[in-house]
Amino acid sequence: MKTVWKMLAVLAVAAAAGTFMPASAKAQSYKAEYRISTVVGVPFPWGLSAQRWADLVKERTNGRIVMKVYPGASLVGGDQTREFTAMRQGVIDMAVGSTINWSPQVPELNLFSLPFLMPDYKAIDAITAGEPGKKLFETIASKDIVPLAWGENGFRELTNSKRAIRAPDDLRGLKIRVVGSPLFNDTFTALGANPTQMSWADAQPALSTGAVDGQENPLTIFTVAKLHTVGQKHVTLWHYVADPLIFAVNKDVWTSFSADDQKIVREAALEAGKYGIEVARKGVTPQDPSVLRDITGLGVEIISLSPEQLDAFRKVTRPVYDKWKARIGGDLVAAAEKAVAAGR
Ligand code: X2X
Repeated sequence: MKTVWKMLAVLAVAAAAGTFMPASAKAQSYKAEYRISTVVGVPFPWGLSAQRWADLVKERTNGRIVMKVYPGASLVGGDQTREFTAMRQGVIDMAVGSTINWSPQVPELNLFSLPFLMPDYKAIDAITAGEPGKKLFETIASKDIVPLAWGENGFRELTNSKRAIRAPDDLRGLKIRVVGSPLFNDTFTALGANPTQMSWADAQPALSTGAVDGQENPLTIFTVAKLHTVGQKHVTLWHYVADPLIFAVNKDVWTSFSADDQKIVREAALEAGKYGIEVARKGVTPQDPSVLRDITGLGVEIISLSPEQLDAFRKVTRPVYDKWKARIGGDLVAAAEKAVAAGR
């Protein structure tokens, strides 16, 4: 009997030690490495900001939490539309992912892909920092993912190998690679183009062989991926949609972190997100056109549209907007429209 009591006493002490163990001692139960998924790595804004996140966390946790960036959607075999599910299942620990790639599992994220909802950066910020952004994070949190911060891919501009696009009619019959949300199929079908959905990994060879004529992506993607070398000679700046990035962590991973470490990981994500947004917006504005100038220097034609020309695109895609407004949720879209209008 005595031995049993002794054993129980030992167990009680051990349990108490476990409860009151300082964060640093608890770190033994942390994984040796946490895997961050991204679709594109360094030196795109995604990879740069994901790396910044990892660096800040490592430094501030004195190496308790080591995060490594896995670009190329390599943790999901290149299928970027499976990133959210894989993170939810714990196959990947964390991600810096695009709202577009997560929209198959979180349909509300299609908000940012509504054509011509956001005319400028102020509009993006009004949505992400405002009530709609909060609602979207709540929706994500209800799916066992902990969203921490917003980043940015950018305004998705139209490029192609065939001709200058100044009006919807110019798009007629062009084969355009689109991303993995059916909303994009609807938009490009409404514009008279011939959309084909494929991953970013497949898009580059498809552009290079001429299997598709064009694509839409932010200009940081255009320059870093050297899209002029795969025949993309015409760029139309139409700002029709933009995709923010979201820094997020699998819920079980998140709850395994001590409260102090959660704070560090969250604050680092906020800082890295802010940095990523700066990188994404650099050189692509009239105030700072350095990237635009570089692209023109590659023999690529950059077309800006007048308000009237833009209006023609807006008109043709309006039925798509209305159809998807209902699917995304009328209240959420109305709140986003209100946030955008308030910032004007
Ligand atoms: O696939 C794309 O076009 C990209 C890289 O922008 C996304 O992941 C949404």
